Amino acid sequence: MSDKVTGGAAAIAALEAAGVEIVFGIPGVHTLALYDALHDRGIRHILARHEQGAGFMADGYARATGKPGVALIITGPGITNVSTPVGEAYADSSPVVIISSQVERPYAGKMRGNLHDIRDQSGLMSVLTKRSTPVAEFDRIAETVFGAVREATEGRPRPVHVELPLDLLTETGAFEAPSLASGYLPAPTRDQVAQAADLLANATKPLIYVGGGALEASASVTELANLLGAPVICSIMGKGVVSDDHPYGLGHAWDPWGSENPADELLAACDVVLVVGSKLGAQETNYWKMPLPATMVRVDIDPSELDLNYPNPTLGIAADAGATVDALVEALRQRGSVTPRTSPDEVDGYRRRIAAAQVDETYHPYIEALRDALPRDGIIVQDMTMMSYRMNNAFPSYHPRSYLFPSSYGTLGFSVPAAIGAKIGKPESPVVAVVGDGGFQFTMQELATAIQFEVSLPIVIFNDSTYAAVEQAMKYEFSGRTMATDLVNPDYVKLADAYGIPGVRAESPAALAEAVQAAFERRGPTIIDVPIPRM
Ligand SMILES: Cc1ncc(C[n+]2csc(CCOP(=O)(O)OP(=O)(O)O)c2C)c(N)n1
Ligand SMILES: [Mg+2]
Repeated sequence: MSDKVTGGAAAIAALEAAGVEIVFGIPGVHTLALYDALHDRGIRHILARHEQGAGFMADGYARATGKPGVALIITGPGITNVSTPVGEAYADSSPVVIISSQVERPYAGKMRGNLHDIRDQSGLMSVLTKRSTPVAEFDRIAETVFGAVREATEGRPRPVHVELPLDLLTETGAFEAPSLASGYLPAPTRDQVAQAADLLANATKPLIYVGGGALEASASVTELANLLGAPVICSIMGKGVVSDDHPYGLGHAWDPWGSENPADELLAACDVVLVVGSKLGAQETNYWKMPLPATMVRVDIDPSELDLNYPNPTLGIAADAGATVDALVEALRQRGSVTPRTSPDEVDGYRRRIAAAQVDETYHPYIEALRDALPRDGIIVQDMTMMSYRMNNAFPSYHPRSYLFPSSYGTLGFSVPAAIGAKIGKPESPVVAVVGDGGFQFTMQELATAIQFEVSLPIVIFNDSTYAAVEQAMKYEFSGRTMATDLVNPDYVKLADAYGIPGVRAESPAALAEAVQAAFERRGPTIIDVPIPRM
């Protein structure tokens, strides 16, 4: 393309050149040139109802597909609205790209009364992202936008922001499609692989622990587990890296808050642990009480994680997870036969005891109903609700990227928009959103987005008219006194009716399973209100 284009057109063409197929957003007078450019391009735009929704949709899209999720956002209030999902994406290492406008260059940050004035937009976004780049010259637009899409997924995935001033978006200039050499995957050194292979080959009982950094290394980790006879435990972000019904897959077996925790026994019996792509975070380990073996090999693409939380590992390898685990498999094979250290029967014994400890009378029948209703390759998107916390441990996952939870930032209202993004990214996969009655009200306006874009989505609302998680914490910490946890909800079945979509009240686990299955067959969303007793 040699003709002159607007800055907005250059930005959109750069997104396309970077492989972006879908963007989420809400237009404003500051982004007219970006939106006008969408007419001529093959990029689909999904109109959200609030920038928080657009951000979570981009995040859900990214988590489900592994590809960057992009949102087009206006200056000022649009940016502050999207800052919560950006914070969530940063904490959970999700590749979200925010392309925003800014007031004209001479006025930016000056607070002279320009529409959407904000003092230091890029400063705000730089603390929430890997990088925020304010673009000041036309010639930098395309390469900055293209580079941002790349940067979001390269190395440790995390959000990136690009700021395009209004006067630059309407300026015209020449566009040249940017191109960069394909991404570089840091590999382990020969020495590191040999040392790690020694430690694992000499272990009496090796264990593998995987986090979100291992999502792309599922096949490699599974092969290593088979070869070593090593049980695999995952963090919430790592659910499904090794299938929960694989002979060595134990799922999210260590319950940080469980009173009875049979996985403790397994951890005590293991003498070497390989940790792949996990920060071993405070919540997952109950403030580092998870008793991991002292001999630890840590693999992480982010070198700063190697010493985080469980410091001074025996060996730290800053490299790509899949490349490292493949190299380990190869090195162990070259040593000749490796005797599997733990038998599938022994792992199965632990699996049964762990599952039994996780059963809970109130929640379990609903969890089983949801697992039965969702096909193996389906995606479940969770919110911050009692049912979701139980499912983190008790809901079996069979594929990576099939269990989405706002793990570290813990934002109420994540699930509905993230599920919309996930379904748009994986239209062939059944997707279900799980949310509490309180969390639903944080982002329920995105129902309209799901209707407008015919997103097939059962939305399961576990309804106890309470902020139950908070109420229980209050009762526990303050001798039974509670406050500010009673909720007044609309009738969610009538709300569905007002939107012209099906609404079902599911009074039993069986009714829930039936309603979810029926909803998968519909084009748009279905509200499934599940009354549950207040605990
Ligand atoms: C944005 C945000 N605000 C507040 C909270 C604190 N918080 C965590 S759980 C919760 C209650 C959620 O209620 P509901 O969605 O009904 O689920 P329940 O706990 O009743 O199962 C609250 C207020 C939060 N996590 N995120
Ligand atoms: Mg509730």
